[in-house]
Amino acid sequence: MGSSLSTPKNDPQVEAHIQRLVAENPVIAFTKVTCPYCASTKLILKQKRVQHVCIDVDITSGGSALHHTLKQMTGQRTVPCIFINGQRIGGNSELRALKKSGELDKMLESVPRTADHVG
Ligand SMILES: N[C@@H](CCC(=O)N[C@@H](CS)C(=O)NCC(=O)O)C(=O)O
Repeated sequence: MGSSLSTPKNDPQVEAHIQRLVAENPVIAFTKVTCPYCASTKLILKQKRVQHVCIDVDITSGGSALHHTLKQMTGQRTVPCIFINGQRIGGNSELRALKKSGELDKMLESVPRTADHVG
């Protein structure tokens, strides 16, 4: 019989789903709508005008399993959890540091741009 403190095992299907999301989206962040760091990350990505996907795990259906599995897979306990070109860069602090050093622009060079609004 398992103890109540044991960590539930990852669902392999959820794990595969996360791997697919990261592989298919050059820029993807797992976020929460209530999180100010996530709001900052969303703003930076919007300002960079790169196509990106943000999955708000607190309002997405199945988001809590997604977040649980993501934490197990990455060891990162907080959101945002950001991936660029398949590589986990960390959270908002790391994103801001990359932006400040100019490294972020280099990482985003190959990422498709968002369409500019006309008018
Ligand atoms: N240094 C981190 C701070 C992120 C952080 O503290 N996020 C909070 C939400 S605002 C969090 O993930 N708390 C745990 C949770 O919501 O599960 C960053 O810059 O991304």
